[in-house]
Amino acid sequence: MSMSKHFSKKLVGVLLLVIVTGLLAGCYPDHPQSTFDAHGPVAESQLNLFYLIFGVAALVFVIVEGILLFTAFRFRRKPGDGDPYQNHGNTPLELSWTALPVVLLAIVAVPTIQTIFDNANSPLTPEQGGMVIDAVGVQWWFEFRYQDPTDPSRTIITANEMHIPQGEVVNVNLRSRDVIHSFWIPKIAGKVDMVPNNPNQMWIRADSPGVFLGQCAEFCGESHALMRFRVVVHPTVEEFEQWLINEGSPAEAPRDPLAIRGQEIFEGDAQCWACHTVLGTDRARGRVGPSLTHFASRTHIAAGLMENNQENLRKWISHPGDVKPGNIMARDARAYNDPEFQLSEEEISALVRYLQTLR
Ligand code: HEC
Ligand SMILES: [Cu+2]
Repeated sequence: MSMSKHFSKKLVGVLLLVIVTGLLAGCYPDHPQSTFDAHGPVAESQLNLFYLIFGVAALVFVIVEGILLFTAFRFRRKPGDGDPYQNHGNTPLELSWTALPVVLLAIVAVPTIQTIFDNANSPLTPEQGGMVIDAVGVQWWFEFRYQDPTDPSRTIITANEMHIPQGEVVNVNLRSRDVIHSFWIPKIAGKVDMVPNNPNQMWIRADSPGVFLGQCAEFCGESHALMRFRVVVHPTVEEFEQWLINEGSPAEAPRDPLAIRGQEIFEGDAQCWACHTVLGTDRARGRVGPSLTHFASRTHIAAGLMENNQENLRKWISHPGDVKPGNIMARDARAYNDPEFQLSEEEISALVRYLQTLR
């Protein structure tokens, strides 16, 4: 065998190893978006279904490849062999390799259809007193709406962080304000599409407290890959309601001079107020962007993208289009598209300070 042939064989071997390792790493349950680490009944049923179908497929693979390899070796051409026996068709064989897959698919269909119905039918519907959250997909962030526990006629609107109590069935109404998105919390449930003008429903239940990552799972434009959210699971209903009541309360007015200056800019020429709501202020009632009433209590900025700290907030307010290409704030806010209204460093500092007071 020549050197180069030997070398290329080795190379193929190494490449295969790299690819297989990469693929296997995707199954590692510690990954924050691994579906192999289910924390709720919906994700669990989907995982079990995956194992079953994968098992059946693996069995078929081993049998078919086994027969193929056996035949190739056992009946391989030897020196001096003439032409093999020529035949055409074999009815019993053809019937069996048509019927067998039909039977296998029918067997797989039973748990599949059962899981689809189980996941579509909430075990505790809103009519039966189950909790409801409206989730709205927007390019490229998520709005969440809750019923106020102290005043059922009122809606509490928040963004990018969905909070739920552990162990409770939550009915989620899925809507979209612009294009098709898909709602996916890999460790808890998914995916169901958010379709404009065609509300969908799903139910979820998280069985352990903590923070779980979510992600839009339907290509929805330039920054689709940056459209994330977090699900915060509170260990008790009381803790959850405490969060919700705080979320529904007005923002505290800023006290230090820099933050007060920030609010003036926010509600002034920078026109942040036109797209953002800050409850408790007279001016900020905008609905185009996420509510910022309790922005500082969120752990991440720009739909789960960066940690919510001073440096990142500065980056976002200075150049939102660099952080999230094509986003509506960078495109339509005059602070970013009209040089006359460009924010100065001092104005950005004041805005950052103001936003950091919104707990
Ligand atoms: C034209 C509407 C519009 C204007 C004007 C606007 N924003 Fe935004 N803002 C948005 C949108 C839309 C998003 C969501 C972007 C995304 O994540 O894709 C956003 C996101 C944000 C966020 C991140 C919120 C979060 O929870 O992740 C902050 C903070 C913010 N804007 C501050 C400001 C400030 C300060 C101004 C004024 C200088 C401003 N915005 C002006 C539309 C606007
Ligand atoms: Cu999307």
